[in-house]
Amino acid sequence: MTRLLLRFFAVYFVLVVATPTNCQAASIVVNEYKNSSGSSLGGAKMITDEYIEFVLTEDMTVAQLAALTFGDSNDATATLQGVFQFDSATLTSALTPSGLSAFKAGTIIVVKGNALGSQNLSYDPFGNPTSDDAWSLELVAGLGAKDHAETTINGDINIAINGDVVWIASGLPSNNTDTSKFISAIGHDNNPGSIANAVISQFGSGSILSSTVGAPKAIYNTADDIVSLTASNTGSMGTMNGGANSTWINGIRSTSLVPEPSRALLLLAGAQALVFRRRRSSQS
Ligand SMILES: [Ca+2]
Ligand SMILES: [Ca+2]
Ligand SMILES: [Ca+2]
Ligand SMILES: [Ca+2]
Repeated sequence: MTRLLLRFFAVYFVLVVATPTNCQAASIVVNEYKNSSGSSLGGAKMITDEYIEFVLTEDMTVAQLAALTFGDSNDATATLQGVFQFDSATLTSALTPSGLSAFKAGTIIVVKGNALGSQNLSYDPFGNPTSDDAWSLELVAGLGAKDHAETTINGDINIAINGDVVWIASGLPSNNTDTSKFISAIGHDNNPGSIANAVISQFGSGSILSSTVGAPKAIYNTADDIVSLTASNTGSMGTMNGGANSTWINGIRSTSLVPEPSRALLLLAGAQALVFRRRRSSQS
C-alpha cells in the first residue's frame, strides 16, 4: 500500500509539480477594436463608445489574466498611450458560478466604454456550448477593466483616425516605447511609427492595416492568429468576426470543451467504481 502511495506521488510530481508553467505562447489575442468620433471619457480613461475585443487561445486563470496589461498607442503609433488591467474580483465573480477553475480557450473578453451598456458577466461554456453569451464577458472601463495603478504611462484609451495600436502584454511596459512584453497587437497606420513597426516585426505585416480609418469604424481580424485585418462600419462586439475568424474560434472552442483534470478525475473515479462493482458482482 505504501509502495502504491509512493508511486502515486512520484507520478503526480512528474505530471503536475515538475511540469513547467510556461505561458509565453500567445494565450490571448486582440481580435477587434472600434474607433468612434466621440471624445467623452466618462471619467474612466476610455472613450465611452469605443471597445476592444480579445480571444483566449489557451485556458487562463483569473490570476493569469489579472497579471496582464493592455492598451493603445498615440495616433502617430510612436508611443504607448493608455495602460489598463483586468479587475480580478470582477473576473472571479464571473468565473465562480461556472464551476471552472479557468476561463476556457475560445472565450471572448470585451472591454468597452461606459456608454456601450452594462457589464455582461454571464459565463457558462459547458452549460451552453453554442451560445455566444455563454462564451463571452463584457467588462466596462472603470469597473471590470481599469486604468493601471502605475502612472509611468498614464494616458487614455482613445482610438484615433490617423493611427493606433491596440496591444496586450504579459506585464507592465517599462516605458512608453517598450513593446518587449507584447503577447498580441493589431493596429492601423498608413505611415507606421516605431510601435506599429515593432508590431509588424513581432507579429507580421498583416497585424497593421495600412490605412487611416474613419469613425465610426471597427477594425477586426478576418482570419486566425495569423492576422488579416479589415475595417468596416459595423463590428461584432463580443462575438466572432465571421468567416475564417469564426471557423478558427469554433475550432478552439470544440477542443476546449474537454473536461478539466478535476472533472476528469471525478469521471475516472466513477468509472473505476463501476468496474469494481461489476467485478464484485461477477465474482459473487
Ligand atoms: Ca456572457
Ligand atoms: Ca476615436
Ligand atoms: Ca490611441
Ligand atoms: Ca468580434
